[in-house]
Amino acid sequence: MGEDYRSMWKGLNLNLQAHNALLQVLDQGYQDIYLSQKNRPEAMGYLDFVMSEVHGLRIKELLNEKKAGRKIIGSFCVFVPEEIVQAADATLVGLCTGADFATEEVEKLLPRNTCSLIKSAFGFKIGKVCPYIESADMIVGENTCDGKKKSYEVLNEMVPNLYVMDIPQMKSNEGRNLLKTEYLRFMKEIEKLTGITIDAARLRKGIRIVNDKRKAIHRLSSLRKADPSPISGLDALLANQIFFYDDPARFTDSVNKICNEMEKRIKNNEGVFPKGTPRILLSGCPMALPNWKLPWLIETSGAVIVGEESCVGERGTRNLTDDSRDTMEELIEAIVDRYFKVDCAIFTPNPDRIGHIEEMFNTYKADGVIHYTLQFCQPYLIEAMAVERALEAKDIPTIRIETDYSMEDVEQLRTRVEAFIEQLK
Ligand code: BJ8
Repeated sequence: MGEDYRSMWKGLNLNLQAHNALLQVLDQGYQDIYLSQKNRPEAMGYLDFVMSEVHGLRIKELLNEKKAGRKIIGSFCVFVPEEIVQAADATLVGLCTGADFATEEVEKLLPRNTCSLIKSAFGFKIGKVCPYIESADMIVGENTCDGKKKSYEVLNEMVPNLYVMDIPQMKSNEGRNLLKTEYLRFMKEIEKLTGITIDAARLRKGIRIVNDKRKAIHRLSSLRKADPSPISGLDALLANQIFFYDDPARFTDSVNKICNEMEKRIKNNEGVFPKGTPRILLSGCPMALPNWKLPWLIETSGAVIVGEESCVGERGTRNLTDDSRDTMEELIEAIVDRYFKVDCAIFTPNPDRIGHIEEMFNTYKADGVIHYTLQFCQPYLIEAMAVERALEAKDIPTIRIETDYSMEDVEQLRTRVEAFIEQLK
């Protein structure tokens, strides 16, 4: 990291020693996993830069935005509508949930058998090492899985600014009405926080900003259909992870530049791995920054990842919000329509998801599906079995991986992943 940000972190009340140790681990991990890759598009240098400054320059920018009167909203889930946040000239950021931290302390507050993602959020808060949560004017929790829902009761005692959004559990008319009611309530709260009244023009502007980010990611995803793939799955995942942190306009622009380079590579028949490398579709729980364990294992075991059926991936970005409508009511309806299509496993039943996995398998010309679940994540663990059965019925090779953020099972996982990839050759 170029600049000395210590006084900024101190101002955010971070634990400097612990934070320093975390950054060192992150930096080392990034070098080992990302910078050791061969044949990366040069334009990835931008995401390398964002990563190297993810707790530095980006936080400085957010704090400058705050000084200028913008509000920062922190979120743990893709159900928090960024369109509404942007419409009030506020900024939405993802909160740190992708690595273990202060686990012993966390397990004094939450049961040991809580998923790593939830424990991570608490670890970063308890350890005072997430500058995003400390910068946020509002932290949004959502009633999705039971683990998150109940842990927000605990988090509420640790932060002064938690707002909890109810999320339906069924794709019924009642469920859709609930989502709409909750988005309207959220909009009121955002208006109160920012002092800005959201009108149709503002909402349309918010929708367009977020759609542009999604379109850039769609373009990147679509270029991954090529064989050889012009980008590694690790790099594509990084773009999907940075989606939640970077300035939206800059992100859109940078991803489009990566896509320009990918197009040239495709024309020249250049790829990251040789043509014919087994192609994997990843499906399951979101991989929050810096959770790179499984993709790294896959891509260092002779395969390339060509798509992510995940909230940090296509489940989160696949649908655009219709910005062609005129009135507030119509635009709100468009936002609700868009988010109600998200096929998270917290919904019961959740039949669309299997169709999407099959569709992605075909679109990205994958050879096999690796279904990834975090340990103790009941919604995705239970769905994993139905996914496996459905794919096997279509002769799609599938393997189920259940893991956490620790590195203890790496060798065991590598053996299974290698055997699976071998079978695809
Ligand atoms: S819309 S997937 S981002 S809830 S891994 S905490 S489900 S026990 S993250 Fe998610 Fe929103 Fe759904 Fe997407 Fe619970 Fe499972 Fe843990 Fe999870």
